[in-house]
Amino acid sequence: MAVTEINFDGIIGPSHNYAGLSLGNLASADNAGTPSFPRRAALEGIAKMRANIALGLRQGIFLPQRRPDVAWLASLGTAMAQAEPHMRAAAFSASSMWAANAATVSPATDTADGKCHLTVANLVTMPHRSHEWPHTLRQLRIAFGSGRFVVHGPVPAPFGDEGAANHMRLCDHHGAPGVEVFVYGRSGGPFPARQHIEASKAVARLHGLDPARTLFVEQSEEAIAAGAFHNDVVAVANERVLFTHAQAFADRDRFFADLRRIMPSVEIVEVPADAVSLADAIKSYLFNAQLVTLPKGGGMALIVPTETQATPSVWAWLQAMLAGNGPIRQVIPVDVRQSMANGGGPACLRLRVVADPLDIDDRFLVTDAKLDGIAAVIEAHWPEQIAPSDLGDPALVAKVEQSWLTLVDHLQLSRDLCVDGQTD
Ligand code: SUG
Repeated sequence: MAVTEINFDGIIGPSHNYAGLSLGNLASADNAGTPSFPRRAALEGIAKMRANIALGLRQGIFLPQRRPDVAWLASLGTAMAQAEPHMRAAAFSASSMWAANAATVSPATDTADGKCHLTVANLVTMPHRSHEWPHTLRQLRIAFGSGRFVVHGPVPAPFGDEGAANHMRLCDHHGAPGVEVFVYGRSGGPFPARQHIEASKAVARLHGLDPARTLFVEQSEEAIAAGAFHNDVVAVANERVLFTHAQAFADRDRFFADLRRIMPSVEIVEVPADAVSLADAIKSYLFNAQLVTLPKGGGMALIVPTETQATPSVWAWLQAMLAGNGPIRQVIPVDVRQSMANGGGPACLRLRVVADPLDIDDRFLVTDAKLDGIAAVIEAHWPEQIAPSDLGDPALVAKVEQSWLTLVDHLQLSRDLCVDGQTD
């Protein structure tokens, strides 16, 4: 089998809820306190994966994490029954679903030792995400345990690292050497800049990237202040195409010039601010799309959230783009509304890995038939609805734990992911 791009989607966990935990993520703030629908959420995620398989794309999964994270609460001297509501919510969050924040990935063609490198993201800026990495690292070390990969632990605090959501790779085709672009924030006005330049530089060094083919680019303060808490809310790249909002970067001219110098074949598809405002781009998540290369010369498709259809400026721009002769030949809307209401679009839900599927633990790769089995577990066990006030309910906690154990067992990962009845 050959090297190909595989999208690993985070299965949406049974504790999915809206607790308003992410400062600077407008959807998370707007939906705080509203009821969530974990079963529906997880099935939306499964449907997205099925649609991508139907397009001929390779699909993988990451499992949800065990919630509540009682070990994390214990390390803080508390437990679900006693914890203050915001700490309880942080321990219960299903935020690992957003696999674009799991790790940064450099394919073997880009690295000095010819191996594919992954660095787990430390996610230190948001308390509810800061305890994801140990379990994520465990999964990465199982999935990518063969000698073709190097899996690194997190960059140490205080240097915030949010993984692939702030990383873009441009290349002539997936199997060719790439230009890796690390986007960091300095200031986000009222909101935190979650990706620190020192973390990005550390990842590039750890991966053994060629400095001549690596760029560190500052995200614009206005984009972060408008709600683009990750670069993937305002830009996405695939092969030789960069699809971006005009206000995504602090110094757009310099970035584009550097990119064109290193990679003259790059095609930049830029959406001007007078066609789509930053506010509309962020509301619709136009750029949090999966930009994919279809097999058999099918060109590129942009898998967008259905919210783009409800945002007139965005939908009009997409129609005009399709009428032109650009590299993106199809626009495919997908319904991931439950995730979107917490600020996670189609691109947030997946981590891209360019590798040979034969080198990856098969339990993390899925087919339609395997998704049938996962969907059956979700249908039978995931809670239908959760209100944030339910988070302290011992019956809900027990149900969420049991649902997780059932899925892990179904995927034959219990022995690897449960140690002494605990996760890590
Ligand atoms: O980190 N939302 C996530 C969304 C992550 C989206 N990922 C990418 N853009 N790649 C975040 O802000 C909300 C949880 C809550 O409020 O309950 C949350 O964590």
